[in-house]
Amino acid sequence: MGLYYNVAKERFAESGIDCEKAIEKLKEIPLSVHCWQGDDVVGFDGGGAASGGIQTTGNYPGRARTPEELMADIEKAFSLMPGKKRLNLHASYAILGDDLGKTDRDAYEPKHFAPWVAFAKKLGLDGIDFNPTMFSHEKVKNGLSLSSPDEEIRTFWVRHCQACIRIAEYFATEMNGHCMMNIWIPDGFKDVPADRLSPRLRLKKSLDDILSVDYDRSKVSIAVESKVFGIGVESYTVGSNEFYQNYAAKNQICCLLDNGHYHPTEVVSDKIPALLAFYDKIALHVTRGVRWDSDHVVLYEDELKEIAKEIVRNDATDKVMIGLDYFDASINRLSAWVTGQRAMEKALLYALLLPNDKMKELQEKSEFTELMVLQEEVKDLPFGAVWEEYLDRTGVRRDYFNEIKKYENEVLRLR
Ligand code: RNT
Ligand code: ZN
Repeated sequence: MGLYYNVAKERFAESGIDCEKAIEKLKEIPLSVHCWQGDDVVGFDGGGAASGGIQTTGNYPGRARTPEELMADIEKAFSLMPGKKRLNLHASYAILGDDLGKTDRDAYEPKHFAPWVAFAKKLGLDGIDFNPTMFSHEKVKNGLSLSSPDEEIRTFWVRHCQACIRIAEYFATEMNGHCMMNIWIPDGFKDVPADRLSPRLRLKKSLDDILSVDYDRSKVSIAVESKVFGIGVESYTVGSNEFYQNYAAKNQICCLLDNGHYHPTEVVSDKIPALLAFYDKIALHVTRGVRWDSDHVVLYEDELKEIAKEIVRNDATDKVMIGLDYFDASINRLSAWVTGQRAMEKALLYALLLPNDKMKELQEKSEFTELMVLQEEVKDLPFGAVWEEYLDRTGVRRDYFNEIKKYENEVLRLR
């Protein structure tokens, strides 16, 4: 235990904050880390570069091209991330073996993901989360999947999502826990639509069809991820916020909030408590949009802190499933992964080190002057010392860049 930490701990204690409690609590909060930062969202089932509303830019050397390479990169990156981790997979990361080119996405089975389970167990992960992949595939026709007017297309994707529920159940069973299965579709129109309702009614029907399969709700939660617009679908998105929030509420499934998916002055930090008033569970995709939903690497910034505060002070660390969703191909991909994960952890620690009860009380008493002063005061408490102590106790070093640079030279540059 560092001297620096001991002094910091006392200083925090003077403000009524228990650093030990914060550190212990943070260790228990799982982050679902996305597999797709490692290979620019390409996957292994033949789709090639990401398409359909998703764009990765940059071609930094060393992209993982095979399951073996991606697993090696994940193992390395995860070893530099503090705290409890889950692995978030997309269906396009199926390891098909001899079925490649023969088995399409509507017929994926748990066996195609067995190596991922073995891998997650080997790393001692907290669990696996899952996403049907309705992009980078020829059956996304005219930019539409679950809302397609073409019955063959629509039902193909319904079958895909149903197959994914089976796989999600398999993950939950194998990992002895729970799996969050999140549905995001790229469906929308570039220009002014003539009919905004019919595609939404078809999406509604598709979701009903998907949910008609029996599944164990104690093992699998299904979430729907809304979006305001995407590149190429600027005028209309079928799966909008209002559509999915109502669907989720009526059908007792979850909403997934991606903080890149709203109007620029809307914030997810404010949506979290709004949904907590109605839902037992909500899911997040934490990302960083720069001018648009650009999926930049998450950094330790104000809105991230605000998101963490809403999770922590509402005692919702087991209700809000935190997932990461960013992809940068212009810098070292492992460094991107670790930087974003650490930023989320930092934000949570920051929120855990606030005098939340005291501040709430001041608000209740309408003591807004004192609340403002206190909110400013806590900003310069010696947070860095507690962060370093947390890193120490979770067995990772502060420096990860040099370790990654070494890996880049020894592994990534040879690809
Ligand atoms: C796209 C959504 C979606 C994807 C991943 C790969 O805008 O954010 O969540 O980023 O599923
Ligand atoms: Zn997302």
